[in-house]
Amino acid sequence: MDEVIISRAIVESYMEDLMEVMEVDVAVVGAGPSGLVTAYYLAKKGIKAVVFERQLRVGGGMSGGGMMFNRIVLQEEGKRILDGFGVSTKEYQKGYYVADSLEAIATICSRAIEAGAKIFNLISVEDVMVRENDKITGLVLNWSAVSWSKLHVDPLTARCKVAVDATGHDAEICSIVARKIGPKLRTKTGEVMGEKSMWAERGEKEILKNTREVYPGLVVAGMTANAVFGSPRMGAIFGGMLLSGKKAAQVAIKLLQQG
Ligand code: 48F
Repeated sequence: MDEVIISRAIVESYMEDLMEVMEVDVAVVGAGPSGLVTAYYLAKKGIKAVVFERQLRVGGGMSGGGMMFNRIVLQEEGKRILDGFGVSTKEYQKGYYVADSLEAIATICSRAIEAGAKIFNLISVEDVMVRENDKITGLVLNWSAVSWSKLHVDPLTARCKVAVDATGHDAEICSIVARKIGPKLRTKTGEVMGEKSMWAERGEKEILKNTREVYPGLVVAGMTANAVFGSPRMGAIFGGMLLSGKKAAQVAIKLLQQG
């Protein structure tokens, strides 16, 4: 066993992928359920897609289920998406299905990679790139360890035709856009309106309408969509996250087609 061969294999193989994703069709921020589902549906269509995830692990809030009970609940439409991934669900009561959150996230992640999406953990998106026509043209990346260590180290970048903010409750990319470019999001105020208190049914209903392009070249998915448009949170029911991820992929594909 040669340790240096092991090291070279890791560095070369990683760098190959990193170089490859510096020019992509769609760059997704956040490997929670909505971001991973978005990446899967894009990659399945042969679209070059990458996901950047800040944390060591993927899954976002799905892994923790409801209050660390690692189970999630889905309604009929959400269950159908999990069926498509081959994740098992059990009917708890009519119209309520329960699934193992770890099985769900591990399977979705595996299918996304298998379909051709690239997923990078431990990389944070700290800004966006823009051009004269006010369109987002890429993401500004740094090792998560840089901000955790409170170091000042300049970032690197990746160009994309469409970016997807799937950063969850904090809507981080939209907040950056509103703060740095101005209140120009396609919301009533132009700003991130902020999520409302829990109302599962309304939250699940509104998330699909909210999943759309909010700024030229920027699509929102998952809890970010509700946070940006001021809709309620919904807790440990996850159908909306999966359906939103699927819709975000469709919106991104349409934007790519429009050029
Ligand atoms: O929070 P998260 O799971 O978002 P989601 O896909 O799903 C929300 C549900 O988990 C749950 C819920 C269900 O009703 O409300 O909360 O909308 O995943 C977001 C991921 O984005 C990462 C973060 O670490 C998490 O894994 N993330 C956040 N900001 C950044 C980021 C950033 N700036 N750069 C990279 N990753």
